[in-house]
Amino acid sequence: RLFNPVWASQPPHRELDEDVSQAIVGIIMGSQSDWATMRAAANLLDQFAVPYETRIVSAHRTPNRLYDYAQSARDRGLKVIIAGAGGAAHLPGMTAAMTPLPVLGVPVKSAALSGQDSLLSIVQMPAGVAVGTLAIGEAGATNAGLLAVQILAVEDGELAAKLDEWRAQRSADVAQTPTDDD
Ligand code: RP5
Repeated sequence: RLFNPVWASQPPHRELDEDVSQAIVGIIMGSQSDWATMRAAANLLDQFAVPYETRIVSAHRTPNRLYDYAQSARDRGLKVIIAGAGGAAHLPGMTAAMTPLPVLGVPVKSAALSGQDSLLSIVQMPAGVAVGTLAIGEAGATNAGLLAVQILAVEDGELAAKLDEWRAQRSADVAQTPTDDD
């Protein structure tokens, strides 16, 4: 299935999101409120010019949208899904249950339990359905984007070269000695 109007009716958040047919990474999140965290994954993908799409897909509020999204993801050309959610965060696990694509779970920092609930909900998958769980919050979202790039770079030499350069630059940016200029 190439195009599903149920989930595709969500407004795009970013310009890069317009051409969904090009997207190879899907960034999904349980709520608009998760975007403040999940945009860090998008920012990382932007650095590598990896095409992605963003969607709000709530496991408990829009279960049919979740089903449609996960079931169609591979056929639509996605290769990796990044799923962020907070609280009783079943979005990554449910998505992983319905697609063979690698799913990277980002625990969004919740108000009640600072994201520890999100983390435990996402990380404690029973054996047999895998979710790669990242750190709570923005660092996790950034690293989900990075891990998606690393997964894609296994089969993409150009992306692998960019990744090598990016890592080398990050090393080069670390000063030998600390200064007082902070
Ligand atoms: C989860 O509940 C979402 O992933 C979000 O992290 C949290 C709060 O959602 P809102 O009440 O802000 O929509 O479903």
